[in-house]
Formats: sequence, structure tokens, C-alpha cells
Amino acid sequence: MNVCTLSTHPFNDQKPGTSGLRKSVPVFQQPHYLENFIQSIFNSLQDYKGQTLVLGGDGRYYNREAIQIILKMAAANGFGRIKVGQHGILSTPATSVAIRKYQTFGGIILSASHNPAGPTEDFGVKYNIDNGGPAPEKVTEAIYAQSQAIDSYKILDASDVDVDNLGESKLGEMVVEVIDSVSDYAELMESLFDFDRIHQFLTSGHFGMCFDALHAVTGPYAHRIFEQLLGAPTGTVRNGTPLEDFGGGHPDPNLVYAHDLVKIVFGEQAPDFGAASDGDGDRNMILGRRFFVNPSDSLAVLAANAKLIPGYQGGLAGIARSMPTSQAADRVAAKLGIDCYETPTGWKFFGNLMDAGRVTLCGEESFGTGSNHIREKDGLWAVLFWLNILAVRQQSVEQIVRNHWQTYGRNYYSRHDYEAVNSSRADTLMENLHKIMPTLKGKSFGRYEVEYCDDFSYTDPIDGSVSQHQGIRIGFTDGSRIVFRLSGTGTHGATLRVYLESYEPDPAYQSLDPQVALKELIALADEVAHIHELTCMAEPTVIT
Ligand code: G16
Repeated sequence: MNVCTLSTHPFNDQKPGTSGLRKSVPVFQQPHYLENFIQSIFNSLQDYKGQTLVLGGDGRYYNREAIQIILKMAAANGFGRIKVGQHGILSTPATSVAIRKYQTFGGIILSASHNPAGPTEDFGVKYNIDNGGPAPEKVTEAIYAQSQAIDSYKILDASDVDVDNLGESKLGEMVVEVIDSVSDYAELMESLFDFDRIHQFLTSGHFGMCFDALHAVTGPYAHRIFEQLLGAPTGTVRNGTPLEDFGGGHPDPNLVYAHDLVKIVFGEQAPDFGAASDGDGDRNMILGRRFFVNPSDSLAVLAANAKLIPGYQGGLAGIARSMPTSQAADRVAAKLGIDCYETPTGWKFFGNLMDAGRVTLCGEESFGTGSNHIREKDGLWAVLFWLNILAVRQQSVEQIVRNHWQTYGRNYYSRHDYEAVNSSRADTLMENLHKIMPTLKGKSFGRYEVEYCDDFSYTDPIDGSVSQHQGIRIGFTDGSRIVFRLSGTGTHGATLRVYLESYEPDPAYQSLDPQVALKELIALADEVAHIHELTCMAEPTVIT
């Protein structure tokens, strides 16, 4: 076995963000850049010799090259076995499934999620621990510390491994096992949902659906599950072949970037149901005929209807949502008499709560929903959950959501993103907010009176770890909120996110466009933060 130890020097920009290390492809292609980060992951681990890792990615540009580099580095570092998805493909949820099912040491996911792909676009690396979830902060901090001290890495001098055919081969002493990318995941979905009932529903001739895989990783999963196992007609899945550049699109399932699907579902011959997932398959967008389901509402509806689903009939232990996610789920939790946890943005914060049995369902405003079946958010799982509810209730998506608002009230919600803002201007905006924070309590702005204003800090109830500076919240006495945060996943300048929420209990006022319902709060956000002046932008770049 020919192990080479190559000397290197640290790169100062390898601090993992909200979800792993994300940079443009040319950054990753610099000599030693990917290798340094992978070696830093390995150096931060203990007792991994002879252990098994899962490896796969969303199929984006540079996926195949990176898979080969990582395989050779894992072999040189003494791992015993790597389970790699066929063609190097594994969605983020499918990786979590494999880590848990085969009880591996951990896994590496190659993805920059919903960010565009291609030679000058983005790439990313995430490390997941043995519970199947994203590495918690103490692990990502250790990886970063290693990346700042690294002076060499190990790699095997060997030819590339065949990852296109299922089966096992040897790379030095290490076994490379190429696994079917879809079957373990599909099997788990079948154990949670009533596939017979959904099959009947989808083949009844009374219900039409459209799923857009946006040329990203969920194509093979969606073809197998919706068309082959559940009987939906061929063609139900659009853009189902993963492409290295995602077809030039932006695989972010929201009303802006999934525009083709939106056109179909809001068009003349609209199907009853539309859904999309993102680059690596963990996000979801749910649409009814000419009707958009806000992700925060989606979490609340799933929680309220969980008893209809075989895998959740035993009840929910609790619900968790990220801080900027609307408080709609809190209302369901209160009615069910269960706890609702508010965590910082980032799926990694849900892992401890799920491992400790405190929560069953989790969700985020950023189009992420999931449960304790794995430790990642899960796009197709959410679509199947909705299909199962629709098959049982035999009502439209819109009827189900409106009905929910009548019962619980409506949390009007919107997120305004200002992308690629000059970083120092974005920092100034946040610093200014920090300065005025202590002066806001008790102040009135039109009909809104500030009840509290703080920089969100979270103490993990399981391990006591503290995460500070997670976003500035301005809460009003009527339950409305404005939250300001800088994104931790962008790769160009800074992205300012402004989250707006107000509560409307009266069904007579629940049909407004959220931008209209939130008009005063939108103006108020600008008044306190000087958004337009400091970002030099008249409008947000994306509104969801
Ligand atoms: C990641 C995280 C999510 C988070 C989202 C947005 O999603 O897993 O928990 O909500 O980023 O983060 P930010 O607001 O910092 O950009 P994904 O799908 O990109 O991995």
C-alpha cells in the first residue's frame, strides 16, 4: 500500500458555517484545499481506525473528483470500510438513513445544498456523526481548529475506484462498498407511511400531482418512490435526472427559484398537489392548486395531523423549531400538551433533542421539515407526509390549511432576503441594532409596542452547551416579531435575512396576502435597521 504524506499549510477560511464548509468550486480546487479539510475532519476524530464511513453527494460539479480524493484519503488514514452511494450519489437524508441503519462511525456529504452548481458555482462538505446528524458545534469547532494547525495530509497513491457498479472492491486495506442510493431510504419511507392508501389515492384518477426534482439529487428517489412504488403516472416527476450543473438552475424549492413548478401549479390545468426539493434533497416546498403552504405552517399542519400517519400514531414527544420559524407549531404543541423547543438556525441543534427522546417533529422556515426517523431534514419525507394526510382526509391542500388556521389562528409570515450585500455594511447594520437593542423595550411604533429585544442565545437542554449571537429578535406585545440575522450558508458577501411574523386569530382576516398583512412590520424593520440605506438595495432579492 502506497501511502503518501504530503506537506501543506493552513487555509484561514475553513470555518464550517450553518451547514458544513461551503465555497465556490475554484476555491475547493486549489491545491490541497479539499484535502486539508478532509484531513482536518479525520484529525478531529478519535478511534476511527478500521471504522466505517458513509460517503455520497448531491451529484453536483466536482462531486466525482472529490469522492475519489476522499476514498484515497480515508484508505490512507486507516478507515476499514466506506459505503459509497452508486455514482457517488446520496441525498442528505439518505446518508443519514445509511449511517443509522448500518451504525457507521459517521458520514461525509458533498453538497452545497440549494446553492447553484457548476465550474464557477458552489461546492461543500459536511461531516455527520454516528447518530446520522450534522456534526454539533463542538465537533465543527474542533475541525476548524485542526484546519488552522494542519501541516500534512495522507493520501493513497492508487488509481480511481469504480463507484458506478454495485459491489465491493479493495482500496489498499480498505473496503469500498458501492450501495444502491435509493433502496434503504425507500424502505424506511415505506415503514412510516401508508403506501397502500397513497397508492390507491394516486391511481384513483381523482388526484394529480407534480414533483420537481430541479435536476438535483431527488430525481432517482422520486422516480422510484412516486412513480414505481406508489403508482403515480410516468411524468409526475419533472427534471428527474441529476445534472452536474442542476440544469443551470438554482435548486432551492421556493416560489422564486422553483418558478416552472409554480407556473404549473398556479396555471390553467393545475394539478391538485405540487412539491419540490433542493440540491441535496433535505428541503421541501408544498403547494396545493394555486396555493402556497408556508414552511412554518407546514410544520404545524404535519404536527396537528400526525395521528393519521402510521409511523406517528403513537403521538409526538415534542416539537422543535428554529428561532426564526413562525410560532404556528407552538400553538399545536400547546393544544397537544407537549413541549415546543426553540433552537438556533441549523438542523444540528435538533439532534440532541431527538436523541434524548424530547421531540419527534422538527422544522425550519427555510423549507426544512423532518422527524426523529433520521437526524436530517427530509424533503421527500415531508411530501409523503402530506400525501398520506391528503389520502386520509380527502380534502384539498388549501382546505386543510384554512381549516388549520380556523382552529389555531394564522401566523402571517414572510422572510425578506438581501443577498450579496457588502459584508462590512451588513456587519454595521447588525452592530447598529445591537447598540439600540437596550433602548427599544417599551417603545411604541404605530400599533406595535416592543415587549422585548435581544440577541438570541440558546442553552442546549441536554448537554448545556451555549450558542450565542443567533439573531436579533424584536418581540411585540401582541406576539408579532421581527428577527434579523446574517445567513451562515452564503458564499458571496453577506446575506441579511429579515423574518416577519404577526398573528391573526380571526378567520375573517386570514385571507390577506402576507406582504399586505405584514406591511407595517416591514416598514418598521426598515425604520429600526435602515435596511435600504445600508444594503443599498431598494427591495429584497428574495421574498418567501
Ligand atoms: C442549512 C441548515 C438549515 C438552515 C439553512 C439556512 O440548510 O441545515 O438548518 O435553516 O441552512 O441557514 P442560513 O439562514 O444560515 O443561510 P441547507 O438546506 O442549506 O443545508
